[in-house]
Amino acid sequence: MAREVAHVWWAMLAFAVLVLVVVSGLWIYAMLRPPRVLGADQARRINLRWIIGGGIVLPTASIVALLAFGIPAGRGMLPLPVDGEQPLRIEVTGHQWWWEVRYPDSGVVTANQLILPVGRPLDIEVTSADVIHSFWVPRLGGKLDMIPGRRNTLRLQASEAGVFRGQCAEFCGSQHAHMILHVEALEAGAFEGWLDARAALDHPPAAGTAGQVFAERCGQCHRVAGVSVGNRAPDLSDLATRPTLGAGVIANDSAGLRRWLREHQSLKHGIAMPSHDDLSDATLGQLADWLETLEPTTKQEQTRP
Ligand SMILES: [Cu+2]
Repeated sequence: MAREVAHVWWAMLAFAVLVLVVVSGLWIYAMLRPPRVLGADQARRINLRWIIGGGIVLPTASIVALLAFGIPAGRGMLPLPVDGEQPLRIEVTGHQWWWEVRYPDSGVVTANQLILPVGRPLDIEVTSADVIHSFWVPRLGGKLDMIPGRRNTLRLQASEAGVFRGQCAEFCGSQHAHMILHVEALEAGAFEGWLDARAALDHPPAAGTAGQVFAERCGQCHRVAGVSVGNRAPDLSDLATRPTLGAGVIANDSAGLRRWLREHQSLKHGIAMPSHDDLSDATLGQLADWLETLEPTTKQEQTRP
């Protein structure tokens, strides 16, 4: 779909360049030619010819040509029925300032990352929990507004595996620029494996102080499969597998995670997560140690004899 949109864009650019060249040529010709004296009738006829040609015929022809290419390109992004395969439904909800991603048929929930199968039509159902956001993955297709109280559906299909960048494309507040979506298209088998591993997630709670702090303060908003059921903030069940924290603010490595837990309000000012100034470095360190275990393999390794 993105390829067709790009073709239309390049055709429009070529045509606009042609118009610019012709208009500039006419202008230079008009400046340089010797003056000609016209009678009133003759002048009116020439005026009329330019108004009809340049003001009616040219725009009509241009718009018809644009629609002839634009409508089929736009149709490719409509959620129309497809023969054979059922499109995969994925729900993406915009929040200030992060992305909630749900796979309703398998109950899998993740955040700030959208994992897709290659070669299968996808119906991305977008909405918003607060203000208007816009879903945009330029390499995969057009953008679609995410409007509170409405569900818009965008049909996408990734033609090859790879990592793409998604970005909120509608100004949604001070951290709008820090609303990046990591999009990854996997081959069909790898995608099924990814989904099954997420569906099976069931973590044990953190031990000691970290467990207590998480239950009292974090679990009210964050869900971790098997531990907490909060649903106002990003689901953390597979946090350790995500490439970034804060929807693209810093890399999700050991140092980044510790820095995020301490400095999230200065790294991404205005987010809903309250400051942790009253927690000691030791406590945050233990919390980070446990958060780093939140990946699909945890349980299997722990239950292994
Ligand atoms: Cu935005």
